[in-house]
Amino acid sequence: PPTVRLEDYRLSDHLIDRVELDVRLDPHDTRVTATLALRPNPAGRAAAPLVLDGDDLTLLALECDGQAVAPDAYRADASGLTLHRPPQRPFTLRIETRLDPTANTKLMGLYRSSGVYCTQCEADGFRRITYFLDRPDVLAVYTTRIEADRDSAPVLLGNGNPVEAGDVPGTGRHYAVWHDPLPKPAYLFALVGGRLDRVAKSFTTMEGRAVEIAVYVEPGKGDRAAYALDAVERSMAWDETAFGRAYDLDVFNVVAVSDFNMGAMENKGLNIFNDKFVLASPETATDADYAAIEAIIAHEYFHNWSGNRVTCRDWFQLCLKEGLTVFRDQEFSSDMRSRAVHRIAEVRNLRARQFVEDAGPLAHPVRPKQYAEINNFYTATVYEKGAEIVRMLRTLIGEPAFRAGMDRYFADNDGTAATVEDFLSAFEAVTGRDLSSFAEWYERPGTPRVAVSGTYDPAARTYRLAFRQTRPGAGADAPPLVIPVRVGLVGAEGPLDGATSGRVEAGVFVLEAAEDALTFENVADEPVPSPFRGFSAPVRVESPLDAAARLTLLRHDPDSFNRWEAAQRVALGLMAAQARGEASEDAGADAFVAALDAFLDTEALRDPAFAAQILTLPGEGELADEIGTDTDPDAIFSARQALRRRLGAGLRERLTRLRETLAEPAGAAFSPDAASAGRRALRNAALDLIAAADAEAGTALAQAQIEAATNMTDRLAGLATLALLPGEAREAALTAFAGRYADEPLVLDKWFAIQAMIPEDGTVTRIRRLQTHPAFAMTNPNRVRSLIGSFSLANPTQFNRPDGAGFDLLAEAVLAIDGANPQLAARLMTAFGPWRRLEPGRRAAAESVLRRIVATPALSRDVTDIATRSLA
Ligand code: HT7
Ligand code: ZN
Repeated sequence: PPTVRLEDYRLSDHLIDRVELDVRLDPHDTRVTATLALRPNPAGRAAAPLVLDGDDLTLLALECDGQAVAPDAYRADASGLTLHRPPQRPFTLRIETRLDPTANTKLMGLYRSSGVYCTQCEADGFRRITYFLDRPDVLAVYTTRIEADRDSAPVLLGNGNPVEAGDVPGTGRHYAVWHDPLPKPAYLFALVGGRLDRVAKSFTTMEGRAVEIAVYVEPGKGDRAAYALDAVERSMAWDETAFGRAYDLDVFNVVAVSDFNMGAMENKGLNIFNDKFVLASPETATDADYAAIEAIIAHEYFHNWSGNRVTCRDWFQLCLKEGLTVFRDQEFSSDMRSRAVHRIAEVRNLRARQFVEDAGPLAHPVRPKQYAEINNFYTATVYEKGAEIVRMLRTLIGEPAFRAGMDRYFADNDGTAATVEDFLSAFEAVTGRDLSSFAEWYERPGTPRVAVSGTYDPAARTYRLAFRQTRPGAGADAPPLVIPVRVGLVGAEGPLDGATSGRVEAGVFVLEAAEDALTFENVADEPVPSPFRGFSAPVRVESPLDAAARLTLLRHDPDSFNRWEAAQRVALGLMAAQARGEASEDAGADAFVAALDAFLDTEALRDPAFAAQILTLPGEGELADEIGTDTDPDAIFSARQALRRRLGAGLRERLTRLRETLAEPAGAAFSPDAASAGRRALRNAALDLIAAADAEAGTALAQAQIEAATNMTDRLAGLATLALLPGEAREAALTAFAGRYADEPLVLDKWFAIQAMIPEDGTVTRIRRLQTHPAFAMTNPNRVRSLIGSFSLANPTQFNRPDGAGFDLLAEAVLAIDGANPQLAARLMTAFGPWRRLEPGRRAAAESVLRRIVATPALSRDVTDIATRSLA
């Protein structure tokens, strides 16, 4: 496929100031009339042809300034429209196209989801609605008239504010007109038409604007939209307080649909969501679901400023809106919940997804330099590492300067399409600092490593801490990164606050050279260093600390993140040794159990959510990442199981007591708040470990928990525990669960996922059977991700089976889906990412499946791109 390069960016030769769209919705024969107010771009090439993008369109009519365009003056086909000699002055183009929303299985452009008309235009879906300059730096003011059958589509929604609505007499049809006063790129266009229930509330902005917030959901599900509605209101209030950003329209609408390629979309004033991230009730949603709904509602709302008011010049700048908005939603969730626990969750996610991506063949810079298919660059690197860069910037310049820089960025770039350079220059302007070295973070793939080692001088009472940074694949001449290191020292009895270093300011040392060291004065005893507190930079830390020193951090570090990190490192060390066959004695595990016991004694009831994180071992993926090469997923699984068993046995009494103490009083009302969720998390972490050590007790406890459950978190945790314990009880519980939720597709997704993750030989067969289940559909992205995605991303032993049957299963699914929905197929393919780090047998099996996929005729650009990069 042709490659698009950042270095080839050129301004558009034409601009579009205003767009009037008339969309007559019909299941198979939708007519779109676009009236575009165009003009030559004074900064573009003079007398250039007008080249409009199109994708799968049929042109019905074309007029320029009210006159039909002569056939030899233009060329149009499904993929574009060229006007050879457009006027050299402002002109109006009227374009009529026809499309079939029901046949649109790609879920890009205008399509139908359970009968509801909806759109998805990012990144390049608007060209599937009309011919257009479908690029993010062409901003226009839109007025949209939507017309549809009144019975089947009583609700008609567009971007901006409602202007007018009425019947089309004698036709059974009606219409609504929407006007969006703020110029926007085409990727933010949206419309919805369908039968939907509405819940709403009003909000008054800090500027005194009355806003009607509404959430639209499938009929009968209005009571499940309350949490999302509340989250919108909290997001609006938070963005005012935290960033001084107010909402700018009279209405803010959220619509939930059941067929959606991603989580949600920030269309101006009309956010469209995967219903999984809107609908919640105690009976159907877990605490994790509530947290995800809150975060994604906030994320899309925050885009109103970071993305919509200030958009991206081109798709290479995607991190400008996505990384920044992830940072903003993470801050919001941290304020709504426990900051420490949220940071741990962010880092777990970063390591599980972004570090793995950065270490494999799909690694790319946060600002990529080229792409074959932009839809394949909505990645953990752009989103999560992009957010880490913004966080590092704040750590470097401090909170007040960060806020001033954000204000400056919004003020300077409002209503424009900006670049990463524009973002950084706002912070340079308010701080007077040169951020050109810091900008390097955007340019190169790979996770940096920082080696940290300390030397204590008892006579001088000084402690020297040396840092050395290296970057995978970077040559000796590669410039070093600017790395903020939040750092402190910890002694055997507690934090060593009296120890100071002139190079540590507000707790932060800035590592700017390849090697550097700082010296702490006034250090009474040999300390344990605590670098990268709060995970102050997205790096891999290499430190020679032994387990005893790390357990000192677990006990005494005032930084919660590094307490958790210490426990994770000890666990990783124990499991990695076992997986490599190096574990010779159990003393290390005994010390770890004792340290956890002591930790739980003082902390479990004070902060159950944090304690649950401490008890949750690093996943198999992280362990594979730690081992790095020639990994054997079975050995990794066994090592993790062994440590779970060990913890379960060693902590059995305490965990049993904790479960009793933390039990909800009978009849207590369910609340999804962070404290209640934390208590449930700790109870369920305890259940997991007890069951690992004692299958019989685990089975009984899990069955009792499912029986008594008043909410989905506890019911699902019980089922997940049973899923790891082969036998009658598991199958009976799975059958009962499926019966109870037969009419709840989003709950059945959990049921599909739990079975897809069973780490046993029979799972491939089980999945093949589940693919024929009446609730499963290859056309629905949520179903596919639940069954096939969970299998390939969260069941390492079975996906990476030595006989290749797991790879075959994924390949078959990818090829079955690709023709209909290439985006979905390509995302599934990313599970092959870590194939090169497998041991030789499995590696060969994966490679042969990848080669088979690449050789398949008529493969989409999306899948071709991922498969060829995976093999490169
Ligand atoms: N900005 C949105 C990205 C998105 C998307 C991209 C490609 C194809 C389908 C899509 N749906 C949504 C979502 C976000 O990050 O906010
Ligand atoms: Zn986003």
